[in-house]
Amino acid sequence: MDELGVALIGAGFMGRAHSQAYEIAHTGAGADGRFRFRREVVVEADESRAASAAADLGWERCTTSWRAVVEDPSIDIVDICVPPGLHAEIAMAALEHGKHVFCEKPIANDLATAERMSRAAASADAVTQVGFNYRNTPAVSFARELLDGGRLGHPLMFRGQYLQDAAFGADPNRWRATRATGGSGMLADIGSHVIDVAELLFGDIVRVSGLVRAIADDTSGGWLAEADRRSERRLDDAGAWIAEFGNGAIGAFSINAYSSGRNNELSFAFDGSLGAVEFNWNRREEFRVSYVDEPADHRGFRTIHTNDNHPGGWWRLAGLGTGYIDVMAIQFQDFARAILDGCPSAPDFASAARVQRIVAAVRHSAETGRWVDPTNPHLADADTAFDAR
Ligand code: SOE
Repeated sequence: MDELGVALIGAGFMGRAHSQAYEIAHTGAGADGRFRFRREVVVEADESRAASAAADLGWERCTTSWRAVVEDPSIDIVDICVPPGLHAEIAMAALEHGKHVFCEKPIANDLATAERMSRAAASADAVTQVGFNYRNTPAVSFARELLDGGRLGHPLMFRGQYLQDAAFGADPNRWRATRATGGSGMLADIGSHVIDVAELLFGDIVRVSGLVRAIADDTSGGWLAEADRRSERRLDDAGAWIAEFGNGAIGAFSINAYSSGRNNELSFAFDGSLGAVEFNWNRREEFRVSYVDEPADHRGFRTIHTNDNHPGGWWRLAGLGTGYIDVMAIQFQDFARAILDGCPSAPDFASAARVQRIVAAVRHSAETGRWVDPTNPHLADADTAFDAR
């Protein structure tokens, strides 16, 4: 069994989730006995936070210096769980020291930085992976398997959304609110997840047309007027866009951090020429599918509950549940196997930079009111120019 020493940079909400996922990744039902993760060191800027994280989460030691751990010969993996504005410096240093790097999404706050990270990864002798964990949900992997196997025919239409109510009552000055504090806007924070899943299933998006909104700070609670959002250089809290895929399919997307009652609703429905699928993370054990060739008196959707007959499924007994931590553990199992097999993992830095390109394209469309082709060579400059505070 190979032991992989991990350094966790950041022990906030996501770092604590990752820590638990490392604990079960080499013992969980999906493990194959080839590896285990040694939770070696946890990094927090504040010494007392670092010490309590190490004690609470069971890491061997702690430090306040990420620079020390990226040079530490006992570390194989650097796992970056700090705000997106801080990812690049840490990831590039870790890659320079030959570390395998797992980075939370979005990989960066702007396209130019994302592509700089992707280029560094391409020239490094290391495996990279980015935390688009929802693609590892067994139901999503099964949808991909059916599409790749032709069982659903040609992709026709993808309708995806990521709706949350987490922002209601949240601190308007939380780190997510501005780029200056490392925030990326909700288009990059949660929109990146639905873009990753959409392109995983339907292939590359070739043009987008969209709108974004930011919440007004006053007591009205309505949207800030777009002119004011732009003049105040505010990030987005919501967005809606349409898209065309390279295979001719069309798509409609919406994200909103102020969507009452939605909890953590990453959901999609897509239509193929031979069948259709529906998925909602809030009911992630359910996989709803309709086949065109069903008998006429059986038309409609059937609901399948995923189990170990589905890709990444852990349990023979359907309905036992695959949780947020379990899905992260599945992604870490993929990461470990890629490292041991010496092959690229997915989604890697290049994939994440592509997602950032779509985010930038939607933002640019909202700024210009025009359709935007993500391969537009000026997109990175336009994205950096809108350097929201
Ligand atoms: C945003 O609220 C967020 O924490 C995302 O940043 C995570 O990626 C998602 O898994 C849960 O919601």
